[in-house]
Amino acid sequence: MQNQTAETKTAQQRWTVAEIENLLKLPFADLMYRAQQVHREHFNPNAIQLSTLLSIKTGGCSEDCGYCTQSSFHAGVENKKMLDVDEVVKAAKAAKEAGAGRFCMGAAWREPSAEDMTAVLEMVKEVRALGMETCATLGMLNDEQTEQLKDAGLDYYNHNLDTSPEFYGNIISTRDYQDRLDTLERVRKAGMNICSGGIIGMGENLTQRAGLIAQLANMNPYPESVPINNLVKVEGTPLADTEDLDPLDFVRTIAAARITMPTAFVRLSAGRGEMSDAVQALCFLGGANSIFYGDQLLTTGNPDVDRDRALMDKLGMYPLVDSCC
Ligand code: SAM
Ligand code: DTB
Ligand code: SF4
Repeated sequence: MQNQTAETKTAQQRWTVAEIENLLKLPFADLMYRAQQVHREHFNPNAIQLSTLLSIKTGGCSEDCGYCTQSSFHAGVENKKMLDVDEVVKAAKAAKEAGAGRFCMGAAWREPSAEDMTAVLEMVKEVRALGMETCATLGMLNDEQTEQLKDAGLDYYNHNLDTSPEFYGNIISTRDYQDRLDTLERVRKAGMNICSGGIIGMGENLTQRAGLIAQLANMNPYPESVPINNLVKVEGTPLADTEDLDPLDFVRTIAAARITMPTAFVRLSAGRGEMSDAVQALCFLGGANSIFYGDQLLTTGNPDVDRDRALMDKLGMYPLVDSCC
């Protein structure tokens, strides 16, 4: 770990915010070297986990997340009804054929209703029966819902912390940081894998960026999957005019996630559409070993499959073959 700092570490804390801030400030080559060392201790650095996303319920969300196109608080995408189970299974089959190992179903909800859950549980069962890993991101969950999802065969639940507790109030007012931690605790208790990360480039400072990584890294155990999103700026959202993030600062954040969460899959998530191949390659060197794969994220674009296949070929990388289901 890094040098001693004035910040006191509690028994549960593996990393202080100051230690992570020191990582982010390392000379670039030193940071990348450390990230590569940790990465190679735990993973084949040339294998990449591929997850395909599908928005099963788009728009009309009652939350006010400042980055999101789906909030009914600001202009964005229209409110659509939930997809049918058959449409979801068809998309999952296509994702599997294209080479994805995991299928992630996303819904623009604060939390799912009992009626929503009936349909989602069916989707999870059917996607899992295809031999894919399953993931869902549906908002906050109660104990009954986490149990139901576990029983239906859900492998991962995605629920992001998004940013540090200190910066959170600048971005979202309709639910608390603690609500997010509580949902993650329930997911863990039900025995599912946690997928949790955040967004970089929302105007947070270095300490706040380190604060997000510290929250994730100090979870006990830390998430199995850590999506690091680069803010996708969309017209009509409150964060549309946020200053551009230096791509190397994004790479540094990926490396800090890798060093502090050595066995997690660190996902280079939203924002790849705006990134050059060179920046993406640096993210992989920094320890990213997972991407969203498919032409669409939820409401915004992603590099198309041909571009990603060409990138993987160019870098000598190949899809991780997992032994799921
Ligand atoms: N409604 C659910 C929730 O908020 O948990 C699930 C879907 S929500 C869209 C999932 C995550 O996508 C958010 O927590 C956020 O981290 C990420 N996200 C949404 N819009 C984004 C954007 N414009 N840029 C980067 N990440 C974004
Ligand atoms: C995550 O961390 N990123 C994904 C997934 N989990 C659900 C979502 C990215 C959304 C980007 C903006 C959009 O397409 O609406
Ligand atoms: Fe709703 Fe999720 Fe978007 Fe927030 S991030 S507005 S909860 S869909």
